[in-house]
Order: sequence, then C-alpha cells, then structure tokens
Amino acid sequence: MTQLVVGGAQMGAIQRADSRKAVIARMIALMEEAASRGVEMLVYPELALTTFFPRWYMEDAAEVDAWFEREMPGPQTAPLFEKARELGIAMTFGYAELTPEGRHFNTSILTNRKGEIVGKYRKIHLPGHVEYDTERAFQHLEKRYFEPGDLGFPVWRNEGVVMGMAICNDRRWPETFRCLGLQGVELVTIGYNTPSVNSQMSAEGLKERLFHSELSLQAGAYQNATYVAGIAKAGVEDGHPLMGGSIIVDPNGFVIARAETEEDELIVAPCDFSACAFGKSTIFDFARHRRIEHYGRITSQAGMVVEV
Ligand code: CDV
Repeated sequence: MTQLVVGGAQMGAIQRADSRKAVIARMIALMEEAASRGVEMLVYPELALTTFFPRWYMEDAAEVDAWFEREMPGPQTAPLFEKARELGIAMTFGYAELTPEGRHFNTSILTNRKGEIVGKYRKIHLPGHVEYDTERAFQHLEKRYFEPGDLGFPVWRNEGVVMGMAICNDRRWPETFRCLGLQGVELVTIGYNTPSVNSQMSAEGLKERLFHSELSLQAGAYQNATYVAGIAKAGVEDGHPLMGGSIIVDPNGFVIARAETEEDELIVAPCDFSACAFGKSTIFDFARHRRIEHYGRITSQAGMVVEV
C-alpha cells in the first residue's frame, strides 16, 4: 500500500510590490526544508505566486493581466520545477492562468516527482462580486477577474495515490469533496487565501474563520475517507490580514499536522493511504449506502426554494 510524506508549504504575506522572483525564492526555500524532512508531496497555497490581487479593484485589462501566467512552467516559474525535479518532490500550487484564447482562471496544477505536470484544476466556486462594492470593508473581486472553472473535479493517480485538487472557497461545499470522493480520492489538496475577517460582518473574525475552515476540511476528509491538506497564504498583505490555520487531516477527520504561525511555515505528515480503505468500504461505502434517487435537487436546483 502506498505511503507518502505530505508537506504543506504555508506562505506568509506577499506584498503587491513583491516580485515573482522573490516569491519563487521563498517557495524554493520551503521546498528545500521539505526535502530535508523527507517530504515527497508538497502543497502550496492558492494564487501562490502573487499577492491576493482580487482585493484590488482594477479597470485596466493590462494591469489585470500582469497578475496572470501565460505559460506553466514559464521563465519565472521554471526554477521551481527544476528544484522539484532535483529533489524528487511532487507538488501542487495555485496561480492565475491566462489561456492563449484570453480566458482567465484561478488554477492549480499537480506534478509528479519528475517535475512533470500531471493535472490541472480550475476553481469552480468563485466567491465575491464583479463591481466595486461600497458596502464591504474591503473588496473580493474574484467574480470580476476569473471565470468559473470548466474542468470539473478530476482526480489523477499520482505517485500511486488518487489525488484531487480544490481551491479555497471550494472547501466550504460538500459537493466538491463528494465529486472527488466518488472517484476514490485519497488525497485532496486545497490552497486558500482567506481574509481574517468577513468583509460583510466584522463580528466574524479570526476565531470563527479558523473554525469554519477546519470544520469544512475535517468533514470533507471524514465523509469521504480521504486525507486532506488545506494550506494557507497568510499574514498581512498591504494592510489586509489573511488567516493561517493550515492543516493536514487524516481519513478519520483528525488533524495530524497544523501550522502555528502566519508566516512561511512547513507542516509535515507521513500518510499511509491504506488508511482510506476502511471508511470507503464501511460507513462511506457509497455504492451500498448512497440513495441517489433522493438527491435530484442537488444537481437540478442551485438556490434555496421555500415552498411551505
Ligand atoms: N479565496 C477565497 O475563496 N476566499 C474565500 C473568502 C472570500 C470567504 C474563502 O472561502 O475562504
């Protein structure tokens, strides 16, 4: 049965003025530390190469496109792939993707231990809004800068493990995990950028936000009998705080590694993927226990309808 040492490369703040080169140097430093601790699969956050730019309202298309990558690997990201190949570490990280057709996605890629890209996921649940919102304490313009992902929720057998990706807000939706669970996923990787306070309700602060993140990641792991790595970009970016709280969760829903800071910080957990089999063949044996004849609303209806 497959075992892999999984690492979470939480990243601290990236300021708007920070160069890609400086960020990639930090990612490489985390990868070198990961190698020294035996990590074989390393998970970086959502939009790992830049500041969380959807907080900034922009009208100029060229200014927006400067935050996007046109190729992967490209000239600036190639050293990260070279280091991963040299160290034999599989990895996943998020970035803003601009396709040759001019489409914009919030994307993650997955590589094997040879530094080859084996999978791509484009974020499906995009939070926020399209236009400047005067009612919010700060902006969250993902709906302005990205279109919803068009690749579904695929999985790949990578280094002997069935892996799937999700991105940030996806973790709050049980549908994300179940779509992956139905394909036998054994490791779900989820990078995130979560502001430490709710822009529409100041009473929801760091404590509540950390709780909701853990609740979602632990439930997704347990209910689908899979390991989950939820990895933050944290810290104060140009005055805007992002929470940390990166965790790795086992298939019973228990946290087995946890970040303590809001800085660049590596967390590590040895994972034995044979541990996924028990839940998948007993309480969450989907084939025996799911009752799909009663689940039609989940795909036929998006919003709540109150008829009583
Ligand atoms: N990057 C995100 O998707 N952030 C959202 C915030 C806006 C709530 C999240 O779900 O963490």
